[in-house]
Amino acid sequence: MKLRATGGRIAGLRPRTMLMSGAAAAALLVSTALIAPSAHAAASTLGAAAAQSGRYFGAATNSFQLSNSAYATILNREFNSIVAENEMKWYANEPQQNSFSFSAGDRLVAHARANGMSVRGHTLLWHAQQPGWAQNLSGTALRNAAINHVTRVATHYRGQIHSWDVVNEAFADGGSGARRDSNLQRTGNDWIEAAFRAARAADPGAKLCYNDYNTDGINAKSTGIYNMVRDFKQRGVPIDCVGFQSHLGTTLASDYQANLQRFADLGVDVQITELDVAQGANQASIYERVTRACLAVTRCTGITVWGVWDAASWRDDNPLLFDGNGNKKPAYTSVLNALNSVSGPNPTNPPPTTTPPPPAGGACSASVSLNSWNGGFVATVRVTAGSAAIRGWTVRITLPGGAAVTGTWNAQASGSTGTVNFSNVGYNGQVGAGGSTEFGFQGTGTGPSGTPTCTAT
Ligand code: G2I
Repeated sequence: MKLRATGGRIAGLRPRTMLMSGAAAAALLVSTALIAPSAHAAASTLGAAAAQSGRYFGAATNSFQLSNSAYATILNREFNSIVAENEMKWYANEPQQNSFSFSAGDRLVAHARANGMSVRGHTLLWHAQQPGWAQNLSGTALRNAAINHVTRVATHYRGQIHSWDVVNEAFADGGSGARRDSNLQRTGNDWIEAAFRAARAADPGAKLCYNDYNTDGINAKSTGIYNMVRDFKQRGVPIDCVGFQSHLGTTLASDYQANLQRFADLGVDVQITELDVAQGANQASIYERVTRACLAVTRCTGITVWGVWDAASWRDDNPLLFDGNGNKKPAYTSVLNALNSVSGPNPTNPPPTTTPPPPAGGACSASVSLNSWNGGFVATVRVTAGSAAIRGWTVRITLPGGAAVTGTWNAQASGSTGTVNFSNVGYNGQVGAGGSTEFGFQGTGTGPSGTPTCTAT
């Protein structure tokens, strides 16, 4: 359903543009180095302007949009972070239980890698957009399926995601400040912390966020979330960040920045995760105020807008920074100018998803551990890199006569009988020097004996 935002007016703010030549800026830098943060030439894109203070500026996108060249030109030029608008949601990547479909999300990650962008992950668990099979589960079966989902998806994308929305929209609207009722909530109040722990185990390098909407000021809902985050920090539940979606109408809460700051003061990063603002007289000024609020909070590490241009928005009130023809709107200029107006000590811009592959020529070894029964077996194979990192591997295993592979995970098998080559899949080919990764297969008959050979590619 499309959203129509309504509301009152707020006073417009004029962007404060930094009008200064490069030479003048340099002179100012020298003369005021001890008393002022550094000045810099204005950047001409959102991503570059945000990067001046170590922040990212991202957009939600979908893999099918990347083939629209006008769209992709804007995406690639302006943004240094992307998030999947839909394609990393539960219904999209686990359409059948334990059968994962990562191709669309993988395309987005590859696009980010090719264009020097970081990636936000959205979202591991949410009461909405669940696959039908999960909607029909409850209790322990649902809890186990949900944790399995978190583990498998976060493992698949390990090392590629800057921040994960581990849990999305788990609090109720209105004045209760309580959790939202949902099938996940009915598995027990600890489902959120269980999800965060599973995500940390699966991808220790990703920042783990809780993400919600209608939290754009100090209100009952944001306070309920604040209390949860404070509790998590006190008890050591692994949470690193809170996402403020910021789907906004024609007004902005006067305590928007204060609300961000109170979360930051709990020891978590804050991020603006799904920003869009109703069209109208206040659009540019609200965009500017949100941007300035983030810039004013040291732990506000980045802003993501929920789409590139109005034509692609989930809303029908033209809430984005580019119009349907790809033209920059006044809101674009207000955001760019705000980003360019700030410098000083700030967060570290997340590294883009561009880890170069290690050189070819490393070595690896493999060992098999077998769990056998009469007529069948499960083999777990550990692949270990030698003294240099490897960028891919193939393990050659010979099965006894009569044995056959019936299923493989975390590897691609060349066949099912005789000598079988198991090669890495997209996410586990790179192994650091001395590091290891595991894959497995199950089969009928007697399992393999002897030491397999491992070849690094
Ligand atoms: O509703 C706005 C956002 C609120 N926060 C969480 C976000 O994940 C959410 O994004 C929206 C997407 O912008 C929509 O594009 O989430 C909706 C529900 O997942 C998305 O809409 C859905 C449509 O409802 C489906 O009919 C459609 O099949 O998009 C699907 C894929 O195009």
